[in-house]
Amino acid sequence: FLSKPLTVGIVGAAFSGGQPRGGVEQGPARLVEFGLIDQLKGLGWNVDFDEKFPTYEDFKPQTENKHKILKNVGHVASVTKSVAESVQKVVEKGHLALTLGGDHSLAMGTVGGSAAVHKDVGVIWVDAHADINTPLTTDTGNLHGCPVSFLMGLEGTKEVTELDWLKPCLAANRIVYIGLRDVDAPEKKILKDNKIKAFSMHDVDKHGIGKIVEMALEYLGRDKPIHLSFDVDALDPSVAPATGTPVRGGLTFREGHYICEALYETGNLVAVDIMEVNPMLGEQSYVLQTIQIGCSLARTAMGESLL
Ligand code: 4U7
Ligand code: MN
Ligand code: MN
Ligand code: MN
Repeated sequence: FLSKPLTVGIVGAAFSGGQPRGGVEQGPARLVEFGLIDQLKGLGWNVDFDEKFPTYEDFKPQTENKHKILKNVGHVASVTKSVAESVQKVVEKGHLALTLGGDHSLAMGTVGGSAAVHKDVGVIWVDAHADINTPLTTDTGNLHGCPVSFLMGLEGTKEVTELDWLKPCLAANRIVYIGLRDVDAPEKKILKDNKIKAFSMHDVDKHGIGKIVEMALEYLGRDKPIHLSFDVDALDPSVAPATGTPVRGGLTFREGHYICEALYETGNLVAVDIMEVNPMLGEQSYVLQTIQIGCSLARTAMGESLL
């Protein structure tokens, strides 16, 4: 699905409005500062990157009563719309779209953008959380816990008119989860009712990560374009501590990287998201460790190999 010579378009998504903790908007700048661009060039990629990526610095947390619990709807809507346009432009050219987050509400934009080009895209959502709360089920009102329901157009999403730009673009059978371990009760019901393929940490323990990725690819189709949306909180907090919603019992360093290696090997990746790196959380050494992992996951999904 990618044209030669291989080119990656980097979408810096410096945005934190889908959740309450400041700092996650600094993820993209810190990943770049750590040398990601040169690392990708070193792997042989042409890199399209505008240093002056939008920072959404005019962001002010807003209390909008219109949707009761949902927070910052207007801002999330405008940012995700612009991210969708950026990702779509990259994918249309036959380039790989690498989005650096930013919080995971941005996936409305990233998957919205890739699905606009590839109707049959299969999403591999690596996360501790299912991010499939709807406006009717969310307890926190944080939109980083809701992107999948908006991508699918589940009950209650159509009423959020600010997000009208996003038409349902993801069928329930075009997504596979890996790494789940903190899923809200209503989300469990949604996963069941819609028969969504989800591999929890229990499944990873039981089958091993090799088999899990194989089953995921078999399910989505080996000849289909793939969008990898990687929330670093899928990794165990001992591996990636600097993130807003850590949950113990996560993927090991190797399991996380294995997923990226195996998806690279398919040759079918069209988009990769590295999300929820928050350089403001925790001690400096933990922050650095998390930024390093963000970079190495991206490199690995783009062909860095051990041998
Ligand atoms: B992330 C949560 F209630 N489910 O909806 C919610 F537990 O992008 C967490 O995966 C969502 O980090 C986490 O707020 C969103 C909560
Ligand atoms: Mn997430
Ligand atoms: Mn998460
Ligand atoms: Mn999170």
